Amino acid sequence: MADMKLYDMKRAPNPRRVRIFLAEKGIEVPMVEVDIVSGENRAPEFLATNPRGTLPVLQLDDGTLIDESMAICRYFEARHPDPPLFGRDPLEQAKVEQWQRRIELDGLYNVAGIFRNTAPHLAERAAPGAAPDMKQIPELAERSRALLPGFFRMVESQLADQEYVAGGNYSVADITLFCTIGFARWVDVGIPDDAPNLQRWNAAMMQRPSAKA
Ligand SMILES: N[C@@H](CCC(=O)N[C@@H](CS)C(=O)NCC(=O)O)C(=O)O
Repeated sequence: MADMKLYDMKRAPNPRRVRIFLAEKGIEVPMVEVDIVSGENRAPEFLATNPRGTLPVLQLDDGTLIDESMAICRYFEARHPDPPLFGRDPLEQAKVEQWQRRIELDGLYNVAGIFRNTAPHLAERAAPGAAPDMKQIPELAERSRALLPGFFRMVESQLADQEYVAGGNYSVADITLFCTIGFARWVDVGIPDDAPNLQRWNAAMMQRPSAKA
């Protein structure tokens, strides 16, 4: 028997999604810090836990391992349904999934695309985790940078008449958006000046106790 624990890295955006989710649910899970910068996630001990070399990873009491932030969040959603963070009825569940994926694919992955292809310490490590060493491709960073304004326009327009990004209730899509905006600061991308709804929404998110998770 093992004990439940979450392999985490405090500064990294994907583990942060899970920490905020847990804070919103009021669930406490012991955390094990793994340092990506010094390469702890690529050491044999961690690769034995997650051969992909990525964080976060949840270990259950019986030793079962789950990686992928959203898979981990879905596990806790099923075990602790209140408050619901993946939608309350079929339509809301579809909307949460739609926005979650839009934000992850169009926002978070483009921020990651800039970061991985520009950060000096990742010059030979343009792909995460256990992926082979590879050089950065500056054109990929440019592509991602060119796609972000469209992403910001999309969420700004959605937030014009919705309190939360997937509709009237706070959801995991807000968590992914909040972590995307935090991560974007790493690559000097802020909320655009002409996005007042997104600014208002972000200020509200910062007020939630989970923002400190
Ligand atoms: N889609 C995955 C992404 C996991 C991921 O890429 N995590 C980053 C930290 S935010 C990582 O482990 N990076 C390892 C590295 O840079 O070597 C998830 O949501 O869990």
